[in-house]
Amino acid sequence: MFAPISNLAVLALASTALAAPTLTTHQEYTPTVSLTGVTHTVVAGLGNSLTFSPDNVVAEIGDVVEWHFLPANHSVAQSNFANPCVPLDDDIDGTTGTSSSFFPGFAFATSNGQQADDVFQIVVEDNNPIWYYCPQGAHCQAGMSGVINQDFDGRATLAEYKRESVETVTVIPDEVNGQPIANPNPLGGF
Ligand SMILES: *[C@@H]1O[C@H](CO)[C@@H](O)[C@H](O)[C@H]1NC(C)=O
Ligand SMILES: [Cu+2]
Repeated sequence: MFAPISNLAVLALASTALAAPTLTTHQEYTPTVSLTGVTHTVVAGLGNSLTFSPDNVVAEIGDVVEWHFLPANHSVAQSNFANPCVPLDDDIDGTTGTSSSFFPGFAFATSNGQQADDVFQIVVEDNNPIWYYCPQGAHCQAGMSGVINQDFDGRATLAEYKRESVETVTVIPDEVNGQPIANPNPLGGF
């Protein structure tokens, strides 16, 4: 499970690790976990590579995972282990109109070596693995995928996910679910 950061805006205000001004426009939220104040940064496209780095993050419940985007036009979409490069959409037939799997859209296109102005954050809400991939072109086939809280004792490893990815076709989620926010640390650089 994950929660878009917009759902936890008020809790986030209590955390010094997050920039409050970017979150104040969101009025509605459903807090389910207390934030720990820990943010794990993941960078897409470091050194013009088709990678997320780090791509294997271990996070506690209440930690934030924050994706930053380098050139050119990457995004992040949640999947499961069994179906790499395909959105994990629990409303795939559109009956309820709400999917809980994240995809903030292609909102991070950037060039000239610049980091995108916006980042994407989720809050880790339980200990289950969270799988994700870049839905652009054939990036996922090239290994542009990652996991949060892989089960290191099991067979569902990131290496296996990437092996399986090679034979798949990337699917772009048909709806955006999750809101990009302004980079809280724009001078951070990578
Ligand atoms: C980024 O990629 C998406 C998906 O391929 C495409 O629809 C969009 O136009 C691209 N954006 C830019 C600015 O190139
Ligand atoms: Cu990509």
